[in-house]
Amino acid sequence: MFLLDMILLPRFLKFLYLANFYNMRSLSSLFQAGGLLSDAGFVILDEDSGSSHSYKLSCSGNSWRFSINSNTGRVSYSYPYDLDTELISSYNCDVTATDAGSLSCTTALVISISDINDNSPVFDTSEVPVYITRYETVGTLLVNLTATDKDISGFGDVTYRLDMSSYNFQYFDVTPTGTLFVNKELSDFTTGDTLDLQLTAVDYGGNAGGMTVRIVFYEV
Ligand SMILES: [Ca+2]
Ligand SMILES: [Ca+2]
Repeated sequence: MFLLDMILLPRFLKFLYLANFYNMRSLSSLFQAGGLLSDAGFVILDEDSGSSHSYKLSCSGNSWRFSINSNTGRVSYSYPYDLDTELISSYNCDVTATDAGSLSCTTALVISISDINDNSPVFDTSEVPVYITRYETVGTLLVNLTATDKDISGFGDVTYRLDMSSYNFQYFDVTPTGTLFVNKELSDFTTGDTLDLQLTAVDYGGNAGGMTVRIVFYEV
Protein backbone atom coordinates (compact mmCIF):
# COMPACT_ATOMS: atom_id res chain seq x y z
CA MET A 1 0.00 0.00 0.00
CA PHE A 2 2.80 2.39 0.86
CA LEU A 3 4.48 1.82 -2.48
CA LEU A 4 1.19 2.37 -4.28
CA ASP A 5 0.70 5.67 -2.44
CA MET A 6 4.16 6.81 -3.47
CA ILE A 7 3.38 6.13 -7.10
CA LEU A 8 0.01 7.89 -6.98
CA LEU A 9 1.19 10.97 -5.09
CA PRO A 10 1.09 14.06 -7.24
CA ARG A 11 4.30 16.09 -7.38
CA PHE A 12 5.43 19.31 -8.97
CA LEU A 13 7.99 19.00 -11.74
CA LYS A 14 10.09 21.75 -10.11
CA PHE A 15 10.88 22.61 -6.49
CA LEU A 16 10.72 26.34 -7.21
CA TYR A 17 8.64 28.48 -9.59
CA LEU A 18 8.92 32.16 -10.37
CA ALA A 19 6.19 34.66 -11.14
CA ASN A 20 6.74 38.28 -12.06
CA PHE A 21 4.34 41.17 -11.63
CA TYR A 22 4.86 44.64 -12.93
CA ASN A 23 3.91 47.62 -10.85
CA MET A 24 0.85 48.62 -12.80
CA ARG A 25 -0.31 51.93 -11.44
CA SER A 26 -0.31 53.64 -14.82
CA LEU A 27 -2.00 50.72 -16.54
CA SER A 28 -5.23 51.33 -14.71
CA SER A 29 -7.14 48.39 -16.14
CA LEU A 30 -4.42 46.02 -14.99
CA PHE A 31 -3.60 47.69 -11.71
CA GLN A 32 -6.89 46.68 -10.17
CA ALA A 33 -7.37 43.60 -8.06
CA GLY A 34 -7.01 40.60 -10.34
CA GLY A 35 -4.20 42.25 -12.29
CA LEU A 36 -2.25 40.07 -14.64
CA LEU A 37 1.06 38.43 -13.86
CA SER A 38 3.31 36.13 -15.75
CA ASP A 39 2.16 32.52 -15.58
CA ALA A 40 4.39 30.53 -13.27
CA GLY A 41 3.68 27.49 -15.45
CA PHE A 42 3.12 24.86 -12.81
CA VAL A 43 3.60 21.34 -14.07
CA ILE A 44 2.33 18.45 -11.94
CA LEU A 45 3.27 14.85 -12.42
CA ASP A 46 0.42 12.61 -11.36
CA GLU A 47 -0.12 9.14 -12.75
CA ASP A 48 -3.72 8.68 -11.60
CA SER A 49 -5.35 12.11 -11.75
CA GLY A 50 -3.92 13.67 -14.88
CA SER A 51 -4.15 17.44 -14.87
CA SER A 52 -7.13 17.79 -12.56
CA HIS A 53 -5.83 19.53 -9.45
CA SER A 54 -6.96 22.23 -7.07
CA TYR A 55 -4.40 24.95 -6.27
CA LYS A 56 -3.96 26.85 -3.02
CA LEU A 57 -1.51 29.65 -2.26
CA SER A 58 0.17 30.51 1.04
CA CYS A 59 2.55 33.42 1.52
CA SER A 60 2.93 33.39 5.33
CA GLY A 61 1.64 36.78 6.50
CA ASN A 62 1.12 38.06 3.00
CA SER A 63 -1.35 35.55 1.56
CA TRP A 64 -4.07 38.22 1.53
CA ARG A 65 -2.15 40.19 -1.10
CA PHE A 66 -2.62 37.55 -3.79
CA SER A 67 -5.18 35.11 -5.02
CA ILE A 68 -4.75 31.95 -7.03
CA ASN A 69 -7.14 30.46 -9.54
CA SER A 70 -7.83 27.07 -8.01
CA ASN A 71 -8.26 25.47 -11.45
CA THR A 72 -5.45 27.06 -13.47
CA GLY A 73 -2.91 28.00 -10.79
CA ARG A 74 -2.64 31.54 -12.09
CA VAL A 75 -1.78 34.06 -9.40
CA SER A 76 -3.08 37.62 -9.37
CA TYR A 77 -3.22 40.66 -7.10
CA SER A 78 -5.99 40.70 -4.52
CA TYR A 79 -6.01 44.51 -4.45
CA PRO A 80 -4.46 47.44 -6.32
CA TYR A 81 -0.75 47.08 -5.61
CA ASP A 82 1.55 50.06 -6.02
CA LEU A 83 5.18 49.09 -5.60
CA ASP A 84 6.17 52.74 -5.11
CA THR A 85 4.19 52.88 -1.87
CA GLU A 86 4.27 49.21 -0.78
CA LEU A 87 8.06 49.10 -1.20
CA ILE A 88 8.15 45.28 -1.10
CA SER A 89 9.25 43.71 -4.37
CA SER A 90 9.48 40.01 -3.51
CA TYR A 91 7.32 37.47 -1.70
CA ASN A 92 8.10 33.86 -0.86
CA CYS A 93 5.06 31.61 -1.10
CA ASP A 94 4.05 27.96 -1.19
CA VAL A 95 1.63 26.50 -3.69
CA THR A 96 -0.23 23.31 -2.85
CA ALA A 97 -1.98 21.20 -5.46
CA THR A 98 -4.54 18.61 -4.41
CA ASP A 99 -5.79 15.87 -6.70
CA ALA A 100 -9.25 14.32 -6.92
CA GLY A 101 -8.23 11.71 -4.35
CA SER A 102 -7.20 14.38 -1.81
CA LEU A 103 -3.52 13.65 -2.28
CA SER A 104 -1.45 16.82 -2.38
CA CYS A 105 1.99 18.21 -3.13
CA THR A 106 3.67 21.54 -2.47
CA THR A 107 6.18 23.68 -4.30
CA ALA A 108 7.80 27.07 -3.66
CA LEU A 109 6.75 30.18 -5.57
CA VAL A 110 8.74 33.41 -5.57
CA ILE A 111 6.64 36.38 -6.63
CA SER A 112 8.76 39.31 -7.75
CA ILE A 113 7.37 42.74 -8.57
CA SER A 114 9.23 45.04 -10.94
CA ASP A 115 8.98 48.79 -10.98
CA ILE A 116 7.69 50.63 -14.01
CA ASN A 117 8.08 54.31 -14.76
CA ASP A 118 4.61 55.41 -13.73
CA ASN A 119 5.61 58.68 -12.05
CA SER A 120 7.07 61.86 -13.53
CA PRO A 121 9.36 64.29 -11.71
CA VAL A 122 7.41 67.06 -9.96
CA PHE A 123 8.68 70.43 -8.72
CA ASP A 124 7.27 71.99 -5.56
CA THR A 125 6.24 75.11 -7.46
CA SER A 126 5.48 76.08 -11.06
CA GLU A 127 7.45 79.32 -11.01
CA VAL A 128 10.13 80.92 -8.87
CA PRO A 129 11.72 84.38 -9.12
CA VAL A 130 15.49 84.73 -8.81
CA TYR A 131 16.79 88.25 -8.19
CA ILE A 132 20.30 88.96 -9.43
CA THR A 133 22.43 91.85 -10.69
CA ARG A 134 24.18 92.17 -14.04
CA TYR A 135 27.48 91.99 -12.16
CA GLU A 136 27.21 88.36 -11.11
CA THR A 137 30.38 86.56 -12.14
CA VAL A 138 30.62 83.44 -14.28
CA GLY A 139 30.27 80.37 -12.09
CA THR A 140 28.09 82.02 -9.46
CA LEU A 141 25.56 79.54 -8.06
CA LEU A 142 22.08 81.09 -7.99
CA VAL A 143 19.51 78.63 -6.69
CA ASN A 144 18.99 74.88 -6.24
CA LEU A 145 15.66 73.61 -7.55
CA THR A 146 14.88 69.93 -7.15
CA ALA A 147 12.01 67.78 -8.34
CA THR A 148 10.82 64.57 -6.72
CA ASP A 149 9.82 61.36 -8.48
CA LYS A 150 7.94 58.66 -6.61
CA ASP A 151 9.36 55.70 -8.53
CA ILE A 152 11.55 53.63 -6.23
CA SER A 153 13.91 52.28 -8.89
CA GLY A 154 16.21 54.14 -11.28
CA PHE A 155 13.01 55.44 -12.81
CA GLY A 156 12.98 57.85 -9.87
CA ASP A 157 16.47 59.26 -10.53
CA VAL A 158 16.27 62.78 -11.90
CA THR A 159 18.58 65.05 -13.90
CA TYR A 160 17.98 68.63 -15.00
CA ARG A 161 17.99 70.70 -18.18
CA LEU A 162 17.65 74.44 -18.66
CA ASP A 163 16.26 75.66 -21.96
CA MET A 164 18.51 78.53 -23.09
CA SER A 165 17.77 78.10 -26.80
CA SER A 166 16.20 81.56 -26.98
CA TYR A 167 19.47 83.07 -25.73
CA ASN A 168 21.90 81.19 -27.96
CA PHE A 169 22.58 78.75 -25.10
CA GLN A 170 24.37 81.46 -23.12
CA TYR A 171 24.19 83.23 -19.74
CA PHE A 172 22.79 80.44 -17.53
CA ASP A 173 22.97 76.68 -17.15
CA VAL A 174 22.03 74.03 -14.60
CA THR A 175 24.06 71.30 -12.94
CA PRO A 176 22.86 67.67 -13.12
CA THR A 177 21.64 68.11 -9.55
CA GLY A 178 19.48 71.15 -10.24
CA THR A 179 21.63 74.15 -9.30
CA LEU A 180 21.37 77.16 -11.63
CA PHE A 181 24.58 79.04 -12.27
CA VAL A 182 25.88 81.95 -14.33
CA ASN A 183 27.47 80.62 -17.50
CA LYS A 184 28.45 83.87 -19.24
CA GLU A 185 28.91 87.45 -18.09
CA LEU A 186 25.63 89.34 -17.89
CA SER A 187 26.63 92.84 -19.04
CA ASP A 188 24.10 92.58 -21.92
CA PHE A 189 21.28 93.06 -19.38
CA THR A 190 20.10 96.10 -17.49
CA THR A 191 18.07 96.73 -14.36
CA GLY A 192 14.48 95.64 -14.77
CA ASP A 193 15.18 92.98 -17.41
CA THR A 194 13.48 89.64 -16.80
CA LEU A 195 14.06 86.26 -18.38
CA ASP A 196 11.58 83.41 -18.10
CA LEU A 197 13.58 80.20 -18.39
CA GLN A 198 12.12 76.69 -18.59
CA LEU A 199 13.73 74.22 -16.20
CA THR A 200 13.00 70.55 -16.89
CA ALA A 201 13.56 67.54 -14.65
CA VAL A 202 13.91 64.25 -16.52
CA ASP A 203 13.92 60.78 -14.99
CA TYR A 204 15.90 57.76 -16.16
CA GLY A 205 12.99 56.57 -18.29
CA GLY A 206 12.41 59.90 -20.02
CA ASN A 207 9.40 61.16 -18.06
CA ALA A 208 9.67 64.88 -17.49
CA GLY A 209 8.29 67.69 -15.36
CA GLY A 210 8.95 71.40 -15.66
CA MET A 211 8.83 74.78 -14.03
CA THR A 212 9.66 78.39 -14.92
CA VAL A 213 12.60 80.25 -13.43
CA ARG A 214 12.10 84.01 -13.69
CA ILE A 215 15.42 85.83 -13.63
CA VAL A 216 14.95 89.44 -12.48
CA PHE A 217 17.79 91.97 -12.73
CA TYR A 218 17.76 94.57 -9.99
CA GLU A 219 19.90 97.62 -9.33
CA VAL A 220 22.79 97.25 -6.91
CA1 LIG B 1 9.71 58.26 -12.82
CA1 LIG C 1 6.80 52.93 -10.22
